[in-house]
Parts: sequence; C-alpha cells; structure tokens
Amino acid sequence: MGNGIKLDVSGEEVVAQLLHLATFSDDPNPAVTRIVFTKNDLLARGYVKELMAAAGLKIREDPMGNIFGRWEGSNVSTGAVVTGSHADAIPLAGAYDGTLGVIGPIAAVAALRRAGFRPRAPIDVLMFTSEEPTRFGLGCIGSRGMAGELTAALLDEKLDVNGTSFQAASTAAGYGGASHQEILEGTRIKEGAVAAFVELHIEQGPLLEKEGTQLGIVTAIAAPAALRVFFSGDGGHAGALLMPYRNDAGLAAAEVALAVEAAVLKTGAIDAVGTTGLFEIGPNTVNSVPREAKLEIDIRDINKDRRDAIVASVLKTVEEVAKRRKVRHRVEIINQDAPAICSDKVIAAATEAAEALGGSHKRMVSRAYHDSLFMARFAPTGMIFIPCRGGWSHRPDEFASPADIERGVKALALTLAKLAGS
Ligand code: HGY
Ligand code: MN
Ligand code: MN
Ligand code: MN
Repeated sequence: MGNGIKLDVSGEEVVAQLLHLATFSDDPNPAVTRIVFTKNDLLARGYVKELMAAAGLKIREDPMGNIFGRWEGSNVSTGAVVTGSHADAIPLAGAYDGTLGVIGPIAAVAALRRAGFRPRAPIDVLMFTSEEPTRFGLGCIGSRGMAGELTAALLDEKLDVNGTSFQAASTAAGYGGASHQEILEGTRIKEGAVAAFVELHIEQGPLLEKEGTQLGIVTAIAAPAALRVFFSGDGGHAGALLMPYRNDAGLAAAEVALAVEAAVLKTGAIDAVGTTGLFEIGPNTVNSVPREAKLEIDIRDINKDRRDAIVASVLKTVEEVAKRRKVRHRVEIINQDAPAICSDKVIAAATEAAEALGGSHKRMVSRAYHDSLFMARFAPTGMIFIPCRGGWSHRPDEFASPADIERGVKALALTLAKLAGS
C-alpha cells in the first residue's frame, strides 16, 4: 500500500479552497462564524458541492442536510468507505476546524483518481450538518441522526435563540421531509452501508506541534457532557437592598462555575476537563442585584465513569448552593455521551499510510469531540490529526501549514485506498 500510488496533492491549493470557504462568514476575516442553516452556511454548502462535482463525485443530501459525494466502486454492493467532517463554525472561530476534513477528502479523492487508483468499495466524502452546538445547543446533530440516536421530538425541541427549531430551520434550508419519522429514517445509516469511517482534522491541541510529530492517529475520542443550569432570585436595588436580604442568582452561578473547576481538579486526572463556557446574568446592569443566571457547562474525560462522577458532583453543588442562597434553580442535561474507541483496522490503515509517506506519527486521544464519536457507534472509525499552530482552535488565529495539510491529505488518501481496496 502506498507503493505505486503516486499522489500529487498541492497543500497550497487546499489552503486556497479553505480560505475561500472561510469567506462565507458572519464575521470579518480572519474570524469565521458560520452557524448551521444560516446564509453563510448555505453558501458554504454550495461551494462544497461545487468542489465535489468538480472531483467527479455523485452528490446526495439527506433530510437533515448531511451532504454525501460518492465515488462509485467496482463492487457496488459492499459498504462504503466514508470520510468527512463539518463546515459549520462557532462564533469567531478559524478556517480549519472541520473544514479540513471536508475539503481535504475531496482533494484526496481527486489525487487518487489522477494516480489511476480505482476503489473496489465506494468512497463517500461527507459533510455533516450541525456538528457545533452553537445554534441548537447540541453537538453532532447530523451524525447522531446517522447513528439513530435522535428522537422525532428532538427535531422540534432543539430551538435557537429566536425559538426556531432544528426542524423549521432545516426545512427552510430546503431539507426536511413529509414526516419526522421519514426524516429520521432517511438519515439513519442502514446496517452494513458503511464499511469504515475516517476523519481528517486539526488536533485542536498542542501535543503534535510540541513533540514535532507530523501525524496523529486517534485511538479514542473523549466522552462529552453538557449541562444547562438556571438560577433565579428576587434581585433588587444594588444600593437599598442590604446584604442579609439578598438571594443573588449571579453569585449562585459564580459558585457553581468555580465548583466545576474544583470537581475536575479534585480528580487529579489530566484527561478530565470542565468549562463553564456560557455565563449570563440578568438584568446584567451595575446597580441591580442579579435575579437571573444561566450557565452552560462542558465536562469531558476519556474515562466515562470519572466524567459522570464530576457531573454528579456539580449537580449536587447546584442543589446545595440553591438551598443556601434561597434561589430557585433548574437543570437540563443537554448530553452525556459515551466515549468512542477507534477501530484497529482504521488505526492500522492510517499507520501504514503515515509510514508509506515517511511521516512521523503517534497514537493519541482526541479531547475534542467530532462526528467520528457517533460514526463509531455503528462503523469501524478512526481519525487522522495534523498539527495546528500553538494548538489553538476555536479562535480566528487557528492555523495549519500547507505542508502539514498536504501530508494529512496524502495520509488520508492512502488510508482510503487501503480501506476501499482496488
Ligand atoms: O466541542 C468540540 O469538541 C467540537 O469542536 N464541537
Ligand atoms: Mn469545533
Ligand atoms: Mn471540529
Ligand atoms: Mn433540585
């Protein structure tokens, strides 16, 4: 494998396409903000489909807006080898998170075709819909749908800040179907339809760059959980209301945010992380005692039981703080997912690819979650990481070099060739 396939991939060309894709953004360059089913997301979808068509891929879109570009194999009845990622971007993000795993595979397929490779199994390039939790509060909605992990109710329950549901937004974007059941059925991947899945992604952490390693081969994906906590108190005048008579919702929230950090650090486990990334108080004005508070908390670990113990400890603190501060409270568990263990078959194919390229490589855990987390629920799955500068991601200065991108695309191409056979 690897020998005989002469891949010509231009990292510069892939970067140019990534930077063009980045222009479809609600915020000015270098920031990228591209929320699912918004105007810029639809423009991005159009551009991705243009690139897929130019690479000779047959395009289909499922009822939730996942986009597939197929390279038919010689054996049409076997499961497809699938590769893909997402193109939606959180507010003020960068140009590489997700998009590398959508544009890169198109370049990989084009290079394989130019090298005269013909796959036995079909190869699908996939752009997932709604990987980021920004708009509807839940990550990986498209890949959850493929894994059959969504309920019909969720399509109506997941609302954005304007009260628009996933169902309404996806329908307005031209997706949807005659019934929720039909949408879920049309999205769910049929048994055996996917023989293997591999996702190319920037590491979003500093390890590869720090160690000077060129490729990461992912062995497991950390288990994410997200909570939403609401506190409400009586508020009041910041001057006239004396301290003993207050039930300050903002301070209750502040205690819980610090308790998240304390619960994670108490485990002593470097793999456990906790973040209170959304912290809103109301009426949010200097001379009014906060009467409302909303927190969104993200807790992850590669060890599910330890992650769940942290969640339980935070929930206990919420109860205790609410009682002591005499504030009302409500908690929503947004998601509490299992981790994913990557497939030995995909790990071996990616390792062989890295070796065929002479690229230094290491096995590692993905601490960010990805659509691979849900693809692994029903298909042998793996990921290939390339370094990103400073390990920074979810920031406008997110960056990966053309050389690293070129090597990642070639490693992906050889991995696909190995998995699809010829
Ligand atoms: O949050 C994550 O890990 C991913 O970037 N959605
Ligand atoms: Mn992301
Ligand atoms: Mn991502
Ligand atoms: Mn309670």
